[in-house]
Order: sequence, then C-alpha cells, then structure tokens
Amino acid sequence: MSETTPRLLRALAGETLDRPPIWLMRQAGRSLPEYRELRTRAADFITFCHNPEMAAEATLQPMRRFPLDAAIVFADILLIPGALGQKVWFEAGEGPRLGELPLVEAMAEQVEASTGRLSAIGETLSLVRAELEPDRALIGFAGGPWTVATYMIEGRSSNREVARAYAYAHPEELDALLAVLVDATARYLVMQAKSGAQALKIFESWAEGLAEDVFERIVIAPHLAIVEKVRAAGVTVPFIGFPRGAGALVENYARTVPVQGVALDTQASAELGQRLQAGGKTIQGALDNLLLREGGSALDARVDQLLAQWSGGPYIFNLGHGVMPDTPIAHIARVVERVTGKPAKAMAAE
Ligand code: 1CP
Repeated sequence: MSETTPRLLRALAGETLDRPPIWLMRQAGRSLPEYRELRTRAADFITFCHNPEMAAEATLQPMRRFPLDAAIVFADILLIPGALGQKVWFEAGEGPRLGELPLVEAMAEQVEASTGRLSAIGETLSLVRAELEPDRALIGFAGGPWTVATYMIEGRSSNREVARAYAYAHPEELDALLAVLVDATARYLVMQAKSGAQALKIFESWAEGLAEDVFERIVIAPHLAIVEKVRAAGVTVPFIGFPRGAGALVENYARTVPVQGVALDTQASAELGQRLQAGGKTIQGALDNLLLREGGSALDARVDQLLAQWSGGPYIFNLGHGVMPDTPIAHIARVVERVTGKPAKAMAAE
C-alpha cells in the first residue's frame, strides 16, 4: 500500500504501523456543541439522517476539530427497520421507539425497495468522500441483525430480556426476521461501499448474555451471511465486526466470520487482543468510554497501556463503546493528541 493510503485501511490490511490510526465510536453528534446547533435545524432525528447535506456536515464536524484518521457516516442502525416498513421515531431525552412489528412476510417483500429508501445515506457518503482529505478514511455501517431485531421486537431500548426470551420461544420466527435483516443489511452495505465507504462496520452492540449455541445462530451465522453476500456483489472493502459483550465468544466469532477487523469492548484483555492479532485479525478498541469522560491521569495511563499492549500488531485505537454525550471535548482532544502527536484545532467559539 502507498504512503497516502489512509492509515485505517493500512491497519485493516494487516500492517503494523508506527502509530495506530484513531477514530472514536459515536464521534459525531452528541458531545459537540456545533452538532447540537445543527440538530436544532432538523424537525427530528430520522429526518436529519435522511438529509444528506446535514448528515455530511455532522460527519465532518469531528474531522475538522480533531486529527482523527477516519470519519463514520452520520446515520443510525434503526434506519433499516424504518425502510422495511416498521414505524421508528425518537422520544426526546428517552431514545428510540418502534411501532408494531410488521409481519415478516410483508417485510421480506420490502427488502429490495428498502435500499432505495436509504439512498440519502449513499448521498451523504458521496458528499463526505468528496470533501474529506484522501489520507482520511470513510467508514460506512449497519447494525448487526440481532441488535436491530432486539429493538424491532421490544419497540425500544431495554435490557433485551424479552428479545432473548423470544430467541428461545420463537426460534423460527426470529430466524426468519434475521434472514430479512441479513438481506436488507447486505444490500444497504453494498450501496454504501458503491457510494464511497472504504470500510464497513457491523455494530452488534447487544451481543452479550447469549449462550454459545444461540450466539452462533443469531450473531455469527448472520454476520457470515452478510459478508458473503457483500462479497458476492463484488465489494472488496474491509469489514470491522463489533460483537460487543461477547466475552470469550469473540474468539469463536473471529475464527468464523471473515472480517478483517474485530472491534473489542472495554473488558477485552491484552492477551485476547494479542491472540486475535496472532490469528491474522486487526483489532480495534478498547478504551472505556466512561474513563474518557472522567479524564485525568488515569485516562493518560490507560491510553499508554493500550498503545503498549497492542501496537506491536495491526491495531486501530478506539473506545470500547461510544462517546458519552457529556464527555468534555478537552478529554477527546487529549486522547487524540496522545495517539497521533497532533493537537486539536482551537474553535472560534471556545
Ligand atoms: O437526537 C440525537 O442527536 C440522537 C442521538 C443519536 C445519534 C447522534 C442517535 C440516537 N444515533 C446517533 C448517530 C449514530 N448512531 C451513529 C453515527 C455517529 C457516530 O458514530 O459518530 C452511529 C454509528 C450510531 C449507531 C447506533 N445507534 C448504535 C450502535 C453503536 C452503539 O453505540 O452501540 C445503536 C445501538 C444505535 C441506536 C440508537 N440511536 C440513537 C439512540 C439514542 C440509540 C439507542 C441506544 C440505546 O439503546 O442505548
């Protein structure tokens, strides 16, 4: 790969670099005042996501502020249920709400049309790619089918007890729902790659608490199917899988799903990461988002520890979960500078 190839892509191709690339899950939105200002101009969050100019601006905001190595398109994992015909909205201060789960047969008929209904996200990617410097990568994403299904089944964010019980009580129905989501997600990711996404991430944010056989059935098998479908469509960009909370099962995941990168959560041990690197994977993670919010010398020490334990192999510096909304910007700037050696830009308003 040439020197101008974005660091993120070099790491995902298996290179060990002089310093790892860095980006932060949920780096756009929430913690940035310029995002909150932009957000007031859209009627609601879903409308915001479907407005390419606004979503591109939100994607680029953290890139202007911090010397991050990758941007992630501003969108949400819950756009797919909306595109399949389930009502989705966000209650201010509370989070997502979903209407009644449509019949799976009805949703299966919507799969082809669903990708067209998400075309605004492709436009966002094209707009961002045209503006972003060539040495900074652009990441597209979708939710893992199981995580998206938990919201579709429960109608909101929860401890997922109802959805996990459903996996036992209604295995055929769940498998049918996951199959529809696999299809819609693969098409959506192909569209994203064709629109400028240079890496694709699957956010399986709620992979915790699953028995091994269930994890294989509802997380591993759908991810494998998505990657195979995307590859069958001729898309070659690297994948990052994020089975958050999978614990020891992440090794099983890494062995079976042909992703290039495995994103690790906060609990991942140094040895686990090193074993995955030795097995041919690029690893990403795993700074505690709570420590990022707290800051101080404990944050510096943990950043140094992560760099020391994982920089000997292909590694992407990141969090173990998304930036929390009340995270001080100075803490983000400090971590990015510690990893890259480059300071954040001073913003006019501060
Ligand atoms: O009005 C607002 O500003 C809403 C806040 C918000 C934002 C900024 C939501 C609602 N989603 C997003 C953007 C978003 N979501 C991005 C792009 C921005 C970035 O990463 O920089 C991404 C990648 C997501 C992914 C996402 N959405 C996940 C997976 C990642 C994770 O954090 O685990 C999940 C679970 C969601 C669902 C979701 N979207 C929004 C909320 C409040 C939730 C529910 C979270 C929960 O159940 O706790």
